[in-house]
Amino acid sequence: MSRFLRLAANTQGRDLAVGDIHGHFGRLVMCLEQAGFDPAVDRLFSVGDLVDRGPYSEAALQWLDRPWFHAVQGNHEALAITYLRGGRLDLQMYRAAGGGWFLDLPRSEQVRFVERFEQLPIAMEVENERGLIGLLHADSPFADWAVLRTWLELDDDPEVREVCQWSRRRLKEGDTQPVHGVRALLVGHTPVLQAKLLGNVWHLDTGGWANGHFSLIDLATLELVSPGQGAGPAPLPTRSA
Ligand SMILES: [Mn+2]
Repeated sequence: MSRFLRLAANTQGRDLAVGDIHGHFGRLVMCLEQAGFDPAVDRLFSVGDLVDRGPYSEAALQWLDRPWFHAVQGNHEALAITYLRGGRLDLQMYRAAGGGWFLDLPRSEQVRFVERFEQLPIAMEVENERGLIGLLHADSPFADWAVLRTWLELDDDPEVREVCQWSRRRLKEGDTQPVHGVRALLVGHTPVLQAKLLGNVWHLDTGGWANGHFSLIDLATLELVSPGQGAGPAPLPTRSA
């Protein structure tokens, strides 16, 4: 198990990232189709929270098996791990946050999900010819990416993990201090109406799992490529007559 993952550049196709999915893999597929995503050459990066709230949380394991799909561990994956491995957990809060599908699984199934979630890195970096891109779920506890990388590689500090997976400080304070050592840091966790850039930190959870839309960002251009922005869930493609 590695808490920090490094990935080499994609020399063949595009690298895209998406915010929290929360069990809405059906909507995600529509969004990818509209963006012309090609799984033969393109890759998709998730900032975590694959599960809870939406109808297809159980598809998370199939997605994580796909060679072109890479995810960090969000706080919702962490909740499942905490539930199974033992730890402080408010069960009512967990169920209210969409964890019912997991709580109601047979124990053997819960183990299958948790063993996979435990393998997910807390943070990852992806090489790109235009500069290194970092990804984690909530926020970086350090203003220097190299410090976080070293920390995660050497130590498993619960306080560092906590900020990476749960912090909403940057958005709350509107903190525009950049994270040095990466061209951009991509995060989710706190829903925003439109993808929001603070310093070099992109907040990508635009509520595609609720009444918003999925925001896909291109890791090379740092441009949003998702269709239907601001228009609610992307409409189904219509056949021309
Ligand atoms: Mn979250």
